[in-house]
Amino acid sequence: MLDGFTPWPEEFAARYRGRGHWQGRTLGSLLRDRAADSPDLLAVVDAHRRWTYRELDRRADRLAAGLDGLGIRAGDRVLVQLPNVAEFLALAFACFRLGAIPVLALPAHREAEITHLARLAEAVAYVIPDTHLGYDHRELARTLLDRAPSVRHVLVVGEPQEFTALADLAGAEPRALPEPDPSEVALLLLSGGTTGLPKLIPRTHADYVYNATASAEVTGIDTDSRYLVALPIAHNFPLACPGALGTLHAGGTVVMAPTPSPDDAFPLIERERITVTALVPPLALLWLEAADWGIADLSSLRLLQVGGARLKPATAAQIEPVLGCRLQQVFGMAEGLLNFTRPDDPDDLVLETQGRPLCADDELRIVDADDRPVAPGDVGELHVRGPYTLRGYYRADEHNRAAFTPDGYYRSGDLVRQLPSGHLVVEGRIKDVINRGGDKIPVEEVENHLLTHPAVHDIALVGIPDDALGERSCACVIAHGTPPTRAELNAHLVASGLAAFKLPDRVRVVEDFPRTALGKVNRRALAALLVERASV
Ligand code: J2J
Repeated sequence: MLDGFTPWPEEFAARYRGRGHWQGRTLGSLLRDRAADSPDLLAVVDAHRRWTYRELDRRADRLAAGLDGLGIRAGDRVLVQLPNVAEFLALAFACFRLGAIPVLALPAHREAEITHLARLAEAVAYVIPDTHLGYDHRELARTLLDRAPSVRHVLVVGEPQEFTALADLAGAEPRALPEPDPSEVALLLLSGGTTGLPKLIPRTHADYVYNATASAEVTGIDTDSRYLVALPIAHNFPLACPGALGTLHAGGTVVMAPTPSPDDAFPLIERERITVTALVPPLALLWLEAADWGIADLSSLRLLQVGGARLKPATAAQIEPVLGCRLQQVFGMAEGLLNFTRPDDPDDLVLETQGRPLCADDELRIVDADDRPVAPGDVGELHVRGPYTLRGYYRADEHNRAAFTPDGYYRSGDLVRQLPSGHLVVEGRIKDVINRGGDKIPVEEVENHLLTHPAVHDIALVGIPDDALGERSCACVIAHGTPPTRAELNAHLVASGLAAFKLPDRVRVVEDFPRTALGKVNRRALAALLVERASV
């Protein structure tokens, strides 16, 4: 078993197997099965490729053999930072078949995040595009090689320069590989929602197969479905809720959009007759505006999933009339639990709630600050355990003691209330994360980088309400000498190698912070003060 992984206790594992949630299948078998029964159906489309199931399956086998040839073995971690390209899927399935564990970084991550992830996971390989949206990832790879000694191979989609082209690995002859154990870790996802440095979420074959296939079922994905990957595919939502993996399981077609902007996505929707896709709320707003421009025929769209941050009911109400498709709200987390509104839910539930749990064996507890259950219908923190919710972050023993209850529930940090129908309404959050339109900003990580700026005596990053994004980030600075400007602070963060979406949108200089009785910065009171003074 992978060192640093917390498995489910045997009693739970037996229950999940007994109830059929864990089917003893690997992620590799999802593709293998469809390639066997529908080899000529179209599996994946991007700007350069149109691969049938047979072709994608074969490509995955060749890449698996190529990785094996490099000495990459079952259990080894492979840091993957690829945009939405067909090769992402070939590589992911190659890893699943080999038992190597992809660690899924976002294309927006930079030296700080990538170095941290490579070291934490002791990755043996790093897989990148040559360039993406004007950024040269080979430069980042050079820095990483200096900082993370475990990384032995850099594999490049595109022009490799001094590194290895992924395409060269795909020249290997497929070879028989032992099937991984379905209860083993298959991939490591990035958490958006914890204190300190980003954490990794172990997902097993069995739990992630369930995640993708059960999601495909509630979303009605079948061989006629054409799913547009608009959000970055490394994110749990477009990857497996049902996303690319759920679509491939059902024999549909996965179409890769280079970015989620209407300029890229709308022509693809028209050309590929897309039926379903997933967005975060600010993008849904943008698509609603752009639909009016009439630049493309969107009539094939049947379902739009929206999640990642709270969708306003007023925005939700426009989706069906303007985009001509049904809305599905999704309240999910890479840690596991997924909630969906269902196709046959009445409109008020679809517009005003964030859905109900995917699985009958998802156990939810809504509790007060002392971990006591609140009265039914009251707001409290959501705790959850279940067949696809983690029992511990990867290699994070100390953090895990705080992040889980003694009986194994994950403390989500989300404030919710539950309706008698089981549907949840997300009311807020108690974790130190800013949700910038679905992008999660770990407050402490950014603060720690800002504290190293010479003109910063103390700092607090808070979320402030924003019409388009839900919230934006504001850095409140107690200055040391001449107060720093936003441009100076952001230049400092860029120089520390932090992803651009984490840079503060605003900077305010203050004399002091409101504090809690325990002397901690009271971010909520600080945000309220800023809004009250209308200084943001
Ligand atoms: C309010 N807050 C939400 C929603 C997530 C599907 C959809 C989203 C994610 C995701 C995901 C929300 N309304 N509808 O992985 O598979 C906030 C909560 C949650 C956190 C998880 C998926 N949907 N959130 O967003 O791991 O605070 O996953 O705990 O990035 O996003 O973030 P993440």
